[in-house]
Amino acid sequence: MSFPKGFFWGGATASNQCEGAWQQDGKGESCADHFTAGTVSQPRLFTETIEEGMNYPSHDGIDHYNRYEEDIRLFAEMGFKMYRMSINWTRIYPNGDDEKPNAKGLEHYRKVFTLCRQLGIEPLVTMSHYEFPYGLTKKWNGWQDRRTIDCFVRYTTTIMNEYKDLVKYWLTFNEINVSLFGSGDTLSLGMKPESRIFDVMSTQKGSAKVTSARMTALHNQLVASALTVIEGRKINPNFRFGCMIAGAIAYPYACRPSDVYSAWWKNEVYNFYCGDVQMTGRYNPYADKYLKELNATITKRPEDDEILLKGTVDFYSFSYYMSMCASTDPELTKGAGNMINGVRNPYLKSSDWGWQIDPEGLRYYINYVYSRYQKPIMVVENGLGAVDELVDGTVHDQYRIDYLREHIKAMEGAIEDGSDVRAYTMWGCIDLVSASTGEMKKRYGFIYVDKDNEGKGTLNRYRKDSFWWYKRVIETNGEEL
Ligand code: BGP
Repeated sequence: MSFPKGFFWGGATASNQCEGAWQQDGKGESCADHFTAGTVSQPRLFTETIEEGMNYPSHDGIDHYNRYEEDIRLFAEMGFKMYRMSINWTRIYPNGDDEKPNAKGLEHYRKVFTLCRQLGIEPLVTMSHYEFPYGLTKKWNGWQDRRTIDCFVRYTTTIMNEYKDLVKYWLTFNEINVSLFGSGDTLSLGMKPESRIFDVMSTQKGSAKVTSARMTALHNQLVASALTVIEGRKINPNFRFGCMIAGAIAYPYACRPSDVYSAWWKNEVYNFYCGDVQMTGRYNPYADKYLKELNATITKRPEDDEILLKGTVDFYSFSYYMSMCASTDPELTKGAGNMINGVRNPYLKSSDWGWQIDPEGLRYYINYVYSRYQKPIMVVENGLGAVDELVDGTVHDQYRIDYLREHIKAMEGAIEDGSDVRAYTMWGCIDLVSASTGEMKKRYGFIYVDKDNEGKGTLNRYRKDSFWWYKRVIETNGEEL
């Protein structure tokens, strides 16, 4: 058994985490530019203004904006077939609602996509990856306001027209289901936070006013996603669109029936509240119950139902780092995780950042989703954030190779089971700024970038052991792991 011919092996990044150049060529401020650096124990802050003496890691990133050519050539050296990246909305419309797009921003991404094509790399483009124009945050408090939909659709229509011959695969929103939680309020929804502290694990629900604003903002994103798909199909019928969900799989902690129900409920809400809308055009049958639980009401327009129905996507994509457990026992310890967390699983080991490592969960998750929608699947984020040590110009990251090997095997298992998986774009193929902690120390890459948490370093790039390993994986289409 091997991976299907034409399988898209590759890697993924997000512009706010790697581009830097935050004021270059007419770029506007995004919410991401207002997050300071944190650590695993010290949360990031969101500041309303850019404060003297604070470290804002998105401002310089790894300078991918200026070094994209070197970086993409390194990806090509590994044999990448796909590069998942995001366009930064504020490079195209600096304030979010400008009259005209910024020509320099458009030109930049044209160069990036042209290079990818020349090197045989298919771009997979996220239109919104945790960066929202700060201008619209100040003006309308982000996605909470319906007018943001028009701004977003103008932006996506611009980029789809501009790159219609260079890009085929699009993701409208990164991890759209993170908008379900408090942690997504500013990160994903562009809303002003209630506190300066960015609590990445915030599953706090808040008052009815807060949850209603959040759930309405999420609804607006879903409508904007559908309108983008509708417009995109007119621009180029060959475009293919995907949803992008933060993959969350919850196991019942015990076979206690209440734990089983609790796991089912988490899976249903966390993945399919958004997944169902984007894949089928209809809200999940349990969405109303969830809204009642939150004491929230969504402000909708009558035409929205039809828009959602018309603007469904072609494939399901997701990030996968870990699994969790669900239990009704309040005594059990919670684990850390990728925006969404649950009870710790005693059978699993954890990364240095406390994320529980579970390759088999990937097989389970893929099959779980595939049996529901029976549409192609892309695994667009997966990887290990670890502390790396640069020795003699390289990093001996066997731990990363082991992590990736086991996850790729699990994905192969899902394909063997009958799921239709088309792509694997490993997260953070080059070291970049962590979304949750803002650190450089949490490294994912096949390529080491010489920069530390304080922002010091030469920014030179170095191939890690995993670089050569992944190159061989791609060469053999996953035969040699
Ligand atoms: C996902 C995000 C990415 C990325 C990744 C790893 O939630 O889509 O932007 O950062 O997780 O998370 P972190 O950077 O916090 O380790």
